[in-house]
Amino acid sequence: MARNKIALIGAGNIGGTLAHLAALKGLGDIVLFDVVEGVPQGKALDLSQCGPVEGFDAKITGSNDYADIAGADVIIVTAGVARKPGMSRDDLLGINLKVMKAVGEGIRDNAPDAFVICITNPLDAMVWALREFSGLPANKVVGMAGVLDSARFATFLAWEFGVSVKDVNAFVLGGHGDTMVPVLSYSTINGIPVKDMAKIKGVSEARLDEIVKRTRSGGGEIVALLGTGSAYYAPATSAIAMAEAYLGDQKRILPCAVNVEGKYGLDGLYVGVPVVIGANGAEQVIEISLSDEEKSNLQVSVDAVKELLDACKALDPSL
Ligand code: TXD
Repeated sequence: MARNKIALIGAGNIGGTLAHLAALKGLGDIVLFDVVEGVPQGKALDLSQCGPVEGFDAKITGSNDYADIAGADVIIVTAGVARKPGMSRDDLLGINLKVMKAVGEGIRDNAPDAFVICITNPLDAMVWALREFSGLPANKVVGMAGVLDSARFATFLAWEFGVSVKDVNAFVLGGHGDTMVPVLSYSTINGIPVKDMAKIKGVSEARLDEIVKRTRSGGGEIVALLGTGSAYYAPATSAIAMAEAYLGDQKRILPCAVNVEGKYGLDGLYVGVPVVIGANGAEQVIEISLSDEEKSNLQVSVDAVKELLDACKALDPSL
């Protein structure tokens, strides 16, 4: 059987980590693509030389030519620029929107059957734009944010309760950003609702609120510590989990940014909701019931995403 082919568009911090993980996990042969000449080739060479030590024989190549992503089964997109001091949110949106146009067209022309996972920020707007520019079916284009945000939430809950992260199932809805909605009512410690566990462990509601806030600003906390750049290990791990769910037809229920298509009373946008990921990509959006407070928090998040989509449409009238 032919090996799977994984194309990584963007060979920066997350792209390089994705390639490393994909090779270690034996997901298939890997193409690292970037507009910068030398970087994807250099990283591919470095990563190839892990093979003899780790015992993997994935073919890892670097490229500046979209033709090399032809036939990719999975494409993970991290291409773009990060916000730098002095750059407004709109400046960033304008730059990354143009990047999504180039990437979307590259995918459309070279690998239209791939399952595409977008990571580039602002996530919910960029994955929507990537779908529009690529013309791929909506079930084949998803955004990674919820897996990461719920991993951050789970980490903080496990630390607070002094339990293994393996037993924490944390739930996050909505857009990727300050308005995301960590949902305590669906978060459990091995089936025990978080609020019950908090009582058992003597953790106050105020403390749980702090954990929710820390989750919401989880990315910013790391940016501030690093000084330059943003998180990349956990973002890469999270996207790989999504790729594995697709490649293995695992039917995992993962929080992903997907085209909601009428679910949650929403339409025409991408936002983070639980979705079944299997061989057909995003196979089914799972619509859970929410309390009034959760609903209004989700609405705030959705409004923030809509504002970004309007800004994208103003920047590129073809959208
Ligand atoms: O949860 C999430 N979705 C995220 C998102 C969590 C963390 C970081 N998140 C975002 O991912 C972040 O805000 C960025 O927008 C992306 C990628 O983050 P990374 O840390 O990998 O950024 P780098 O190291 O700057 O890498 C970006 C690469 C860099 O090598 C550029 O040369 C390349 O993108 N780039 C391009 N590649 C292909 N095509 C085009 N047009 C292009 N433009 C830049």
